[in-house]
Amino acid sequence: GCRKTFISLVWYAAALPALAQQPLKTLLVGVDHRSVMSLNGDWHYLVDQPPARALYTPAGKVRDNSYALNTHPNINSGPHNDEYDFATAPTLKVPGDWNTQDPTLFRYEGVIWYQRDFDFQPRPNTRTFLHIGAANYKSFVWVNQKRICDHEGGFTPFDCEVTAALKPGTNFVVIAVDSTREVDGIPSVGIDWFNYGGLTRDISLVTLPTQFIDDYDVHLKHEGTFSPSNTNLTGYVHVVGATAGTPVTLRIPEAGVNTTLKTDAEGRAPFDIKASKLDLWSPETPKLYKVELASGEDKLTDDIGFRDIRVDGTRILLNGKAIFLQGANMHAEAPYRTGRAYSDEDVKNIFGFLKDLNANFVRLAHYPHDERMERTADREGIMIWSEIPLWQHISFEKPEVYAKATYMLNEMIRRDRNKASVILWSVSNETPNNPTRTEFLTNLANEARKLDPTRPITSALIGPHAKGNEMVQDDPLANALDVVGQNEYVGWYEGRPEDADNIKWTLPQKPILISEFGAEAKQGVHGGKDERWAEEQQVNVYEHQFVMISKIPQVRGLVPWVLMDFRSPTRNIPKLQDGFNRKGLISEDGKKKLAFTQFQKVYKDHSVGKA
Ligand code: GCB
Repeated sequence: GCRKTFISLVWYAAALPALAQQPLKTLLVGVDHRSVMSLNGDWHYLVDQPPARALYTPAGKVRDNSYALNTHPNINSGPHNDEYDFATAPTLKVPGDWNTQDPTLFRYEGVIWYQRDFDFQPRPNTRTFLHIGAANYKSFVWVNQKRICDHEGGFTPFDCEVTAALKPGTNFVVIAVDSTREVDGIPSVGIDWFNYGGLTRDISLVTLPTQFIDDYDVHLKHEGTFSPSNTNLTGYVHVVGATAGTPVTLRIPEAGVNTTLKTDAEGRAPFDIKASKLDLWSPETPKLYKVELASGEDKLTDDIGFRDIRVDGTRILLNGKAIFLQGANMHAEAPYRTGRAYSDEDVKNIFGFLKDLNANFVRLAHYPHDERMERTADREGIMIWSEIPLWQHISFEKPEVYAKATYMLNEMIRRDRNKASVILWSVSNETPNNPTRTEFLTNLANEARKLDPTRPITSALIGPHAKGNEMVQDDPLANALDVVGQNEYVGWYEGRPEDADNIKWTLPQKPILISEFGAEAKQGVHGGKDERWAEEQQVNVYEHQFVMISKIPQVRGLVPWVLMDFRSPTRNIPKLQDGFNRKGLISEDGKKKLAFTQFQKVYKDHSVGKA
């Protein structure tokens, strides 16, 4: 009770500043806009079955002297020591989860070692980084037997410097990936999605001059109130290896920007400049500008849109205009083939569904997705909710878990802050309402605001349960948010569909997104409107939800759970679920349920909700 709360507040005061300031390892922004050497393709792999003694000592230390050495067994003569051989081992495709590539690995959670050779010719006065788009959940990286880096977190990119380890000719990289769920991980052990393991996104080698641009932020100046005549761009360019006064050029030819900035002693070149004119980004006009950055021998061109997103009372304003978000939730599950989404093809299919639905918004649940999603959303005019994998119960009482959460938040914001499509950062989903957690997430929300003062901060709340017809959302976490996500499953997990008609909600006086609502239905199953699993029943749940939601004046968005059925090992009703959460408007093989057509129409007619 009280005592515990008191202790937790004390450690927060003492431990937070130090832990939260853990610097990010190098994270190159805009890698997908640089010319790189791709390491995608076939990687040899070895399974290190739990307790993974090739990777960990019994005391839990990581071994540098086992598979990482990539030696080859002396099969024909002694002494006989090595009991592994990458050279003759089978291969997995990278990117790609391991679960859907080898039936014997389908339910495997643990360590897999990946290895591949690559040719390289080091050039003088350059630095080379291994860029890993995402690896779930922990990674340990060696190049030519040298330990290069470790990383924790399954959904954000990281870069490891390999300059000193590389040699001319054939080199090799070994990556041990551990997908074991951990109580103190983010997410923790209980999740309602499939824990796909492996090197799940693009991998490349990025060679840069010794002085290079690692990070930048170019955005429309965000001031007191929105003004349509504001053409001020502000932000910074960060140059690694730059002494104070190093010139950086920033050019946006189409907006009449051509300016030379100077770095400070930390290599940071802040700016606040006026563009001659700007066509602001919006779903109707998703205008992107070519933004050219250069310093010394390094240069990079990104595609960036400029827009103003803010909250005014209970409204959400985009470029000063009140908007209503018509969206859907989705996991990073690949349509048709299943498995983690990672390719142009996957993203094209997903956006095909969103456009077909008449959506202008998507919540990328429950973790950052492949960067192609934001790139495509930027081009196609879909707004995004982006979230860290802080789902339900995590170890809120532990300072090291707070440090992980801030780290993941940093990585997410750093990767995507230049994406106009991203309008909301979410710090969590459905966490238990108690003081330790509220303190943790309030700090985290403030941290997000500090990292990016230009976007509203949100979180998806759950509860309360209905008391009679009353639903009162008094979670104090709402105080820390700009936009409140409310998840609720009236008609599925609680009550009957028609109960929704009479429910009276009391919600914070802030913009509310109904960030999850829905019901399961198996595509192709037909029946009455009260018949569980029938498509008609799912439609019925939504019909009553629309009645209820239409009566909540501050609702500014609809985000049904979920666009597409997704794999979840907790969904074990044979023939109906078969390991899939069936709340999709579309099945995992791309077939529309009736509810898809229902939303398509509601979104086309704008018949539920007001901006
Ligand atoms: C929720 C969770 C989501 C689940 C969903 C469900 O509240 O946020 O991750 O998948 O409900 O289907 O139960």
